[in-house]
Amino acid sequence: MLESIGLSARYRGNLDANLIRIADKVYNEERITNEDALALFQSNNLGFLGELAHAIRVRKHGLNTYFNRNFHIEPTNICIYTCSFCAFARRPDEEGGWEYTLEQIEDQVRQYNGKPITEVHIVGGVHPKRGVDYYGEMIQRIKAIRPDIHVKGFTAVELKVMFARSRMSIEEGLLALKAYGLDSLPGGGAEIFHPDIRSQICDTKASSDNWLQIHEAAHTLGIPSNCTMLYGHIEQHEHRVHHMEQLRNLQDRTGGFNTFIPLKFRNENSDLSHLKEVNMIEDLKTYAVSRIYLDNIAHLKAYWPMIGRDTTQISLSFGVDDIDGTIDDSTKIYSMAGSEEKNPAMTTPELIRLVKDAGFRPIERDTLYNIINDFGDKDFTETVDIPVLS
Ligand code: V47
Ligand code: SF4
Repeated sequence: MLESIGLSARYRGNLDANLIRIADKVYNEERITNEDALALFQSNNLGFLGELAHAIRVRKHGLNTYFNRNFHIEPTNICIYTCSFCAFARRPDEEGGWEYTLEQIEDQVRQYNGKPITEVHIVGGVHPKRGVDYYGEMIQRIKAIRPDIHVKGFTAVELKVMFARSRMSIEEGLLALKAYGLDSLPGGGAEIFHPDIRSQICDTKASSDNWLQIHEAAHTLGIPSNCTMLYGHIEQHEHRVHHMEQLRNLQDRTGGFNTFIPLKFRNENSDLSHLKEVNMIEDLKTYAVSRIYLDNIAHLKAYWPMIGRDTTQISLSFGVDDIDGTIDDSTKIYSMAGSEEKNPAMTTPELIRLVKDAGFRPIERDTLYNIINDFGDKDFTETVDIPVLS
């Protein structure tokens, strides 16, 4: 049986019958169950997990590894919530808070004039006073400067409060933002959906149902989105599987998620700083199991500013096919929480080299995965004539 599924001989001796059965499912393109996912999480055979995840990745994307040219706007870190893992937020009037004016945000966008950026990612704290029209004007002003740019903005957590403040239903609020120019939603705010964990780490903000409803409504209105999972804190493997189950079910209904992004908990400067961070084995397992379980989400993203360049390269052999973008040192969320990258920015040639050195094919994409540049057959040194960020 193993011969027919093509599993490398070197792993056969280590596999129990249950793992062989799961491998059969993967190679026969059958969906795995929650119990299967748990068994994979509990296996310490990292090579085996990588081989299964890599087979799926190659089936879906070959060796293509996607990135884009993007920057972030974090309009404010003032937030009405106090999630226990968060190092970024400040209460109103607390030292270290910022609140950019619309003019300052326009200046941030103008810094990219003449640069071939395709996406701006807007995410921030949940401000006590700002509603749909304020953020709508922000989008309009960004697009007045860069009509070509894709605006991926606002987590479901921000949107819930924004819509309530503007006395709009989810559908009304999303349609209004779409009319202002919003193109897609990022995946943040999902954290861990299981109530036993959510109640301990972010009790008061948008519930799991709120998050799922907002993304489902967005998909129905033609607004695609990403989805995330914050792992490596107080949750167990069971909670990760439960979380991914909610996403897989929603995706079966709508098909609106582009990418799943596991976000590794970083432990500096928060109420959970006493927790030890999980190791790289756990990171790679999480990528592999999510690639195997989420059969209906096309892409799996490793967010390089958070896990660093080395783990990002290795993750490409554990199911990951997307590494986000150039970022240009425009986000503080992770550096404040102790991520590997204190000033995250990579030029396009650096991203290309990172992917090529890991043995994969670098592809510049737009937010919706349309191909902009295939660097696979171009020698790295030839790419320096392509305009870069810095
Ligand atoms: O929801 C906050 C996470 C998220 C910490 O859609 C932390 O392409 C680790 O969602 N350690 C916001 N993570 C960012 C986000 C995102 C990032 C990159 C790409 C995309 C996308 C979305 O950041 C929050 C939370 O889960 N976060 N604090 C921390 N200490
Ligand atoms: Fe606010 Fe988001 Fe931080 Fe929670 S994770 S405190 S909602 S900024």
